[in-house]
Amino acid sequence: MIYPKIQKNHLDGNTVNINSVKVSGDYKEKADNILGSYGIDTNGEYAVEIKTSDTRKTTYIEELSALSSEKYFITVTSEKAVIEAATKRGVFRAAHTLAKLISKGELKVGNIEDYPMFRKRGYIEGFYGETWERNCRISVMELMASYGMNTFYYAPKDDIYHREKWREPYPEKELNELKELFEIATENELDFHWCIGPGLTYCYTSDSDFEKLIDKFKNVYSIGVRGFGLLLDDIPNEFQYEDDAKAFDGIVDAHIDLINRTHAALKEFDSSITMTVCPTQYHGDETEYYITKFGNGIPADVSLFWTGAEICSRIQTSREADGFLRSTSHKPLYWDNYPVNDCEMFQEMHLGPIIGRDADLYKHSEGLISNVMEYAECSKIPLLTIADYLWNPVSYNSEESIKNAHSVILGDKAELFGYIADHLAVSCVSRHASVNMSDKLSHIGFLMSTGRAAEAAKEFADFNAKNRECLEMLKDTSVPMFAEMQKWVDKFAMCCDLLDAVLATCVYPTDENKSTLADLLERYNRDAVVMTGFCLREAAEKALRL
Ligand code: LTM
Repeated sequence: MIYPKIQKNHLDGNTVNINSVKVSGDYKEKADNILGSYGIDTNGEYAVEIKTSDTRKTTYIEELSALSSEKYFITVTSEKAVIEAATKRGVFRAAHTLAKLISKGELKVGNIEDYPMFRKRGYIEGFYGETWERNCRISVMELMASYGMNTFYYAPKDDIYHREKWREPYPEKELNELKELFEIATENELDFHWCIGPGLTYCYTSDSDFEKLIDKFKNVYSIGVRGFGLLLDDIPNEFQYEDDAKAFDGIVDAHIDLINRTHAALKEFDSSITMTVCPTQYHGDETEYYITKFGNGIPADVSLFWTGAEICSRIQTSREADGFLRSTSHKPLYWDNYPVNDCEMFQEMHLGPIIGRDADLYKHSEGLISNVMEYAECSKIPLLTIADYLWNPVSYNSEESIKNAHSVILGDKAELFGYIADHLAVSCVSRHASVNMSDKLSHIGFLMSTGRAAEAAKEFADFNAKNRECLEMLKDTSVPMFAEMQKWVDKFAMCCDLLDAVLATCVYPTDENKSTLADLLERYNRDAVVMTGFCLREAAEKALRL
C-alpha cells in the first residue's frame, strides 16, 4: 500500500519488477528528478511516457463536480507506463506515485485514476516559538509535497518582520532567504502564501500605516510571491488609537475597511494576487456578531481562516462548516491547530494521527491548513497523516496512516519508536494515550490475579526491557527527530525507572526499594512534561498487586 491512498487503483495484473526507467514526453526532466530522488535509475529500460492534455477526462472530478489540475492517470503494461495529466502539477503527483510503487515493488499491470478531494491541502508555520531553520523548512516542504499537499502559509509569529516590525521591509538577507523558500515551494508545486500580522500596532485611520502595509506586500511581491495573507489573530479587541475609535463604529468595521482597501490595492497592482485573511474572532460560534459581519463585509474571493468551534478543535464537522458558510458567505478555510503545541500546550508532544475531521469536510470547506509544532522533524509525523486525510478522506484510516508515517520517517527504527509514541498522543484531538502500555499492564494484572505471579513479573520485566531499548535508541541525538524530543525522552527515562522500581518493590518489598520507588514517583510527578496518559504508578502497582 502506498500513501496517500490512490482513489481508483486497478493495478491488479502481474507485478512489473523494475528498478530503472526511461522517461519521455512532457516534463521529462521533472519526472526524472522525482524518480531519481527515490533512488530509481532513470537511464534504464522500462519506458515511462508522459502525455499532457487539458481535457474533461484529465481534469474533471466527478465527486467534486469540479475541475482539478492535480488529477492524473497511470496505465501500466509489462512494456511501459503511460502518465496522462493536464498540467505539470498532475505530472508531479503521478511521478511521485509511480516512484513509490516502483520502490515498494507494488507496480502491477493495470491502471490508476487519482485526484485529491480537498482543494487546499497544506500547513502553516503559524506557531509561537523559535522559527524553523532553513534545512528543516526545505525538508518538510519536500516531504509534504511528495505526499500530496499543495499549499504552504508562511506566518511564523516569531519572525519579527511578520508581526512586531511589520512596517519595515525585509532586509536583503532575510528577503533572499524568503525568496529561496518561495522558489523551493514552487518547485515542489506548493502554493506559497506569505502572511503579515500588523494588528498589534496598526492604526486603521493612518494613511501612512496603510501605505507601509502595501509597500511591505510589494517588498515580498518583488521575489515572486503572489499569495498574501493578512492575519488579525491574537491582537487587541479594542481600538488603541483615539482616531480609530472616532472613525469606526466598532473594531470589526475597521477590519472590514482594512481588508477591502488592501484587497483593492493589491488587485489593482496585480489581478493575479490572491488574498487570505484571519479574523480576530477565528473560532467559536459562527453566528456571533463579529464573524458574521466580517465574513459578509469582505470580498467573496478572499479566503477566510477559521479554527473551528475551539482554538484547538477536537472535531471539525461538515454541519458546522455549513453553518459558517450560511453566516459568513464564505466556506471556512480551516486553520487547524493540530499538531501545534505552543503556549500552554508546551509540555505536550503531539505525535498522534489527525482524527475527528468529517470524511466529507472537503465538500463544505475550502481546505485545511495545519498549524505545525515548533519541532519541524516531529511535525512530519502528524503532517503525513493530515496529508493522507486531505487527499483521500473517505479511505483515511488513522491507525494505518500513523504506522506508515512512522515507517517513512524512522525506517527500521519505527517499531521500537512505538514504545514512546504510544504515550505522545495526548492533544486537543484526543485525550486517549498509552493504549499499549495500559493493555500490557491489564494483561499482567490478569496473570497476577490468576496466580501466575512469576509469569506476570517476567512479562513486566520484558516489557520494560523493550521500553529501555527504545530509550537507548532515542538518546541518539544525531537522529533529527530524537534531538527535538529530548525533553520527552528524559521523562520517558523516568517512566522506565519507575516501572523497574515498581517491579523491584513487588518482588523484594524492602524499605530501600520502597523508598527508591517513592523518590522516583515524586520526581516523575513533579516534572510537568506530559508522558503517560494515565496514572502510571497506580496502573503498574495495580497490575502487580503491590
Ligand atoms: O490559531 C490562531 C489563528 N492563532 C494562534 C496561533 O498562532 C497559535 O499557534 C495557536 C495555538 O496556540 N493559537 C492561536 O490562537
